[in-house]
Formats: sequence, C-alpha cells, structure tokens
Amino acid sequence: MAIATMTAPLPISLFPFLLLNAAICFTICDANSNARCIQSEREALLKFKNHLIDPSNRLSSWVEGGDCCEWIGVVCHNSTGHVHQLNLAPTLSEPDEFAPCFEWEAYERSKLGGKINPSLLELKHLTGFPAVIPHNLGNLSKLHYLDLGGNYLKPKSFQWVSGLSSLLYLDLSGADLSKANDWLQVTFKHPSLLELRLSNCGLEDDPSPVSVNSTKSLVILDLSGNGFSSVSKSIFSLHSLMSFDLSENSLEGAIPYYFGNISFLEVLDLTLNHLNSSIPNSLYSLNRLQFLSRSENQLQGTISRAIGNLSSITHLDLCSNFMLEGRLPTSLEYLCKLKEMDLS
Ligand SMILES: *[C@@H]1O[C@H](CO)[C@@H](O)[C@H](O)[C@H]1NC(C)=O
Ligand SMILES: *[C@@H]1O[C@H](CO)[C@@H](O)[C@H](O)[C@H]1NC(C)=O
Ligand SMILES: *[C@@H]1O[C@H](CO)[C@@H](O)[C@H](O)[C@H]1NC(C)=O
Ligand SMILES: *[C@@H]1O[C@H](CO)[C@@H](O)[C@H](O)[C@H]1NC(C)=O
Ligand SMILES: *[C@@H]1O[C@H](CO)[C@@H](O)[C@H](O)[C@H]1NC(C)=O
Ligand SMILES: CC(=O)N[C@H]1CO[C@H](CO)[C@@H](O)[C@@H]1O
Repeated sequence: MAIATMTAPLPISLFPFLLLNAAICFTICDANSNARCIQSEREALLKFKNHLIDPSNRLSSWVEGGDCCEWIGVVCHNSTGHVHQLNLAPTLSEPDEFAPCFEWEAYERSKLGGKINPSLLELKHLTGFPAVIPHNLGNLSKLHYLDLGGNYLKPKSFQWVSGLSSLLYLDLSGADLSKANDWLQVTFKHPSLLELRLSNCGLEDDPSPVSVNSTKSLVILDLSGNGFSSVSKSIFSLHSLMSFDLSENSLEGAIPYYFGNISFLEVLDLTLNHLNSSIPNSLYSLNRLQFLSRSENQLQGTISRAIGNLSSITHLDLCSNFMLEGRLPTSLEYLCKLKEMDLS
C-alpha cells in the first residue's frame, strides 16, 4: 500500500499546504542569512538522512554541497552557524479530526522512518530535537486508520542520545523502542534533558532493572500508553520531576508508596491502569500537587482525611474506581484551590 501511495501524484488541493511549507522555509532561511553551514555538520546531516526512510522526499533540499542552514527543518545559530534545531515533524495543514482523508494520508506519508544514525552526535550544539515522529496522541487517536508497522523509527539503543549533551527536549512518542533497553539508563543520566516524551513506544518493565544515579534534571516525563506493569524505582530518585504521566499502562497491585519522595510533583496521571490498593498516605504529603488522576483503576478502601493536605490541588479525578467506599472526609473543605473533582 505504501508503494502505491508513494508513487501517486499529489492531489491538487495539497498545494496550499506545500506553499505554507515554503513560506516557513523562507522565514528560516532569512533568519539564517548570515549563517554559514559548518562542513562537518553538513556531512553528519547527510549521513543521518541516508539512514532515514523519507517516502514523500521531504528532505529533498538536503543535498551534497548545499548550505545546510537553508535546508528544510534545519535551524542554525544565526552567527556561529552551528545547527541548533531539527524540526522534522510531519505537518498537517489543519490539525483537526475533520481534516479530509487525503490530508491525513499525506501526513502519514510525510512521516520519516528508518534508523537514527549516530552521526547526529556530531551536532554538538543541538538544543532542540522536537520529534522526528511527534505523534500527538490526541491527534492520532482520531485517525481513522493507523499502520504502525514497518515504516517507523526503531532505534536499538539510546546511546546516540547520551552524545547530544545539550539536549533539553526529546519527543520520540510513537517510535518503536521495544529494543532500546537502555532508554532509562541513558535519559536519567543525561545532564540537561528537561522533558522526555516516550508515549506509545512499546516500552515494558526492564527485566534486569539497574538502579541509576540520575542527574535529576528531568522535569517532565511522559511514559503514557506503554506496557509497564510496575514503576521503576529509579523514577523515585528524579527529585526535580514536576509532571509524570503513566496513564494507559498496565500497572498492577499497589500504588507505590515512594511517590511521596517526588516532592515537587505537580501533575500525576495514573489513569487507566490496574492499581488495586488503597491510596497510600505518602501521596497526601505532595503539597504541590495540582493535578491528580487515578481514574479507571481498581482502587480500594476509603479516602483518608489526609486528603485535606493536598493544598495545591486544582483537579482531582478518582472516577471509575468501583471499590472505593465510605464517606467523603470533611477535610475536603481545606482544598481551597479545587476547581474540578470527579468521583463518579
Ligand atoms: C542573532 O542572535 C543574537 C544572539 O543570540 C540575537 O541577539 C539576535 O537577535 C539574533 N538575530 C536574529 C536576526 O535572529
Ligand atoms: C550511585 O552513587 C552512590 C554514591 O555516590 C554509589 O555508591 C553507587 O555505587 C552509585 N550507583 C550506581 C548504580 O552507579
Ligand atoms: C524515598 O525516600 C526515603 C527517605 O528519604 C528513602 O529512604 C528511600 O530510599 C526513597 N525511596 C526511593 C525508592 O527512592
Ligand atoms: C491486586 O492485584 C494483584 C496483581 O494483579 C493481585 O495479586 C492482588 O491479589 C490484588 N489485591 C487485591 C486486594 O485485590
Ligand atoms: C497532613 O498534615 C498534617 C498537618 O500538617 C500532618 O500532621 C500530617 O502528617 C499530614 N499527613 C500526611 C499524610 O502527609
Ligand atoms: C485535538 C488535538 O490534540 N490537536 C492537536 C494536534 O497536534 C497539534 C500539533 O502538535 C496541536 O497543536 C493540536 O492541539
């Protein structure tokens, strides 16, 4: 099927979309008008391109001898010429569930696949690598069809990430990381990474968990939509973590007591798992917590009056936990910032 769509001519109505891309390019090119591509970085980019599958030929401007600062998706520093960002996300002219099918098809086709070549390590000044395949989950769940087989990135290791020493943000959501067993060791030790999004990556419990002395740089961690049945202990040493999304996994048994160790936590999402304990008191000591969802689990027992300690909470969602029982504690009246609570 992929081959048939690849060779089909582009529908006329896609032209505004292509023009939009051109407009973006002009903006970038202007901003880079003083920058000159650094030769070693150009070669690294070309090597990187050679290992990608680019069915729509989106990277056609990436050619031998060109100024890589003018290539589509490449952003250089305006005076040093170092490559600072790669914006290789496929784009949709209207990110909308009502986008016509042919646009979704073009979007699907414009995704890059293949391997991530370690030549990226040459790009020492990279600060942003916003997702080679940034599946916004909200968008994807509205797709009518989705073929996750074959054409997506499937790194076998995360070592290339450890070389990107200035990286702040990494989104590989949707990539198949089931073979990249070192993802945790690499990302938790990374010196600068603030935000890591690995949603829907086929990740599972590490069969031989190694405890990691983390660098504590991570602030946002999204591991939603994977196959974890337990929470790795290493996560509780991420003391700077403010947002942790573990929704839509297969967590079972008790909510780990150690969540109380992540004292800066503001967002904790455990929606749609199989947690079946009572709610540990340690969670109620998280006094910065603003958003807490443990909906759609099998939590048991009563809601402790210590819930009154969640003084920052604005959103509290405990819906669809059929075994929760008892009275609502009167201490709820201390939750002065509460805007939304769902106990259905
Ligand atoms: C170029 O970079 C410098 C320093 O980062 C910044 O002050 C300046 O506004 C930039 N110029 C353009 C045109 O982006
Ligand atoms: C973590 O650090 C401690 C103390 O600095 C050290 O004793 C321990 O061996 C380290 N663990 C790992 C897995 O590196
Ligand atoms: C949580 O914090 C306590 C007290 O500081 C410490 O003893 C324990 O090892 C920590 N647990 C984890 C899993 O980090
Ligand atoms: C909770 O789930 C675990 C694992 O599925 C099971 O072994 C345990 O018996 C359950 N506990 C309760 C109280 O239902
Ligand atoms: C709740 O706050 C009270 C008063 O500050 C404190 O004594 C109690 O230990 C707290 N409970 C929890 C579970 O953090
Ligand atoms: C409905 C929805 O989630 N829309 C998002 C689709 O993705 C774009 C780009 O990431 C977002 O801006 C939209 O909000």
